[in-house]
Amino acid sequence: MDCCKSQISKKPLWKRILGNVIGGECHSATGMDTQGLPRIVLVGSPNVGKSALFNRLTGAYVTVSNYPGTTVEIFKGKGRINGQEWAIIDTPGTYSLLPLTEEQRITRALLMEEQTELILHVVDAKNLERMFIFTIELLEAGLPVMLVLNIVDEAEALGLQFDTEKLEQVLGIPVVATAAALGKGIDTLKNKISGYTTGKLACCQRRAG
Ligand SMILES: Nc1nc2c(ncn2[C@@H]2O[C@H](COP(=O)(O)OP(=O)(O)OP(=O)(O)O)[C@@H](O)[C@H]2O)c(=O)[nH]1
Ligand SMILES: [Mg+2]
Repeated sequence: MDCCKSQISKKPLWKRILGNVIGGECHSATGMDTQGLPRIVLVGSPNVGKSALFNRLTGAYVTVSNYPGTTVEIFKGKGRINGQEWAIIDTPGTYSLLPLTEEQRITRALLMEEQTELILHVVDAKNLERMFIFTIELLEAGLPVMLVLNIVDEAEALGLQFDTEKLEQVLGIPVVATAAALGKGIDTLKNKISGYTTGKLACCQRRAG
């Protein structure tokens, strides 16, 4: 982006180096006019269906931009969920909040540096145990998380079953089973998003965003 280029060239060397380590640039990471809208950010390991869910939640108005100073693409869209308009952000596949890779550093910056009302942690329901560690990490960071068990069609075909209510009770956060590619569970997901953000979900305390 031009604004970044001009500012980066004027920055002292230490700031240019540190900027690459700690993230944060001269403008919002995703340059679309969604100012004032509450934000939903989709996070999770590669290939779990984040983008499939993103497409289900957003309309035609989607932009893609490189995260400032990187070649990593961030998709941002607007979505209307039960009458409420949202800014919805799709992130690159990441396994953890630890800033070990560029993708993880950017995801961390997207979550930590801007107000986020809700994080959808998308996992492959077939590999729930392995991916669950990231859910705990997000919760320990005090972030407002909803767990989305996606690709549930394949998991069920393997004989796996999920008691989402029990999981909600144990974790204290909303849990939804979806098959984004098939459009399954999307209405439930939308209702839980509305219920959670308006404080109407009996199961789960809303955490500060
Ligand atoms: N069977 C099944 N396939 C799915 C489902 N959701 C997504 N997929 C497929 O899984 C593959 C990966 O989906 P993406 O939405 O690109 O996954 P992603 O998490 O955005 O992947 P990265 O951007 O690489 O991190 C695609 O082939 C999708 O069609 C689902 O619920 N069921
Ligand atoms: Mg994707």
